Amino acid sequence: MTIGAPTRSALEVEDAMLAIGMNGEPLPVEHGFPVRMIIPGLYGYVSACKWLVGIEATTFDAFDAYWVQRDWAQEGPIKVASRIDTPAPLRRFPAGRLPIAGVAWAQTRGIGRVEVRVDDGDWLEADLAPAVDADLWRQWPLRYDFSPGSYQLQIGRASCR
Ligand SMILES: Nc1nc2c(c(=O)[nH]1)N[C@H]1C(S)=C(S)[C@@H](COP(=O)(O)O)O[C@H]1N2
Ligand SMILES: [Mo]
Repeated sequence: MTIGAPTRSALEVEDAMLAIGMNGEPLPVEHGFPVRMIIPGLYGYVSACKWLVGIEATTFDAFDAYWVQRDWAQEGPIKVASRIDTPAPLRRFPAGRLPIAGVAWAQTRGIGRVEVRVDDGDWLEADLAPAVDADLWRQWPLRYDFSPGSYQLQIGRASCR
């Protein structure tokens, strides 16, 4: 495996690190023991090399890393992402007030707002759970009064801070 990240991101991104532990313990083998890279804001295939054995300074012109050789982008900044986890698709539930809920993510920037809509209704702003920090998934719930029927739920409007 080779993984290539911009030198700039490794030096300038807050919390970019070579990690040797997690939660006060040595890094678990499946997460990269003895040492791995972490650069918040970039997807794993361009930033998070596990079981690290070496670091080489080069350029994107001179070297294509493993997934770039397989036509993935050279640089992969994390996009704003959000999803509905509950209710699950095709699930039946009693009519009434029910939480629609899920998670949203915008590493290094943090989530500023999540909007959801039911069928063709207005976009409704969800509540946001406390942010642990800007790099972690943020939970969001939205309580909605469902009358009997079937519904299409849509999330499409998460934005970062
Ligand atoms: N050596 C090595 N490092 C790797 C990978 C890999 O296949 N081999 N996968 C990368 C990808 S795509 C991701 S998303 C993260 C996943 O890290 P995790 O298993 O700790 O969640 O590891 C990255 N580092
Ligand atoms: Mo990944």
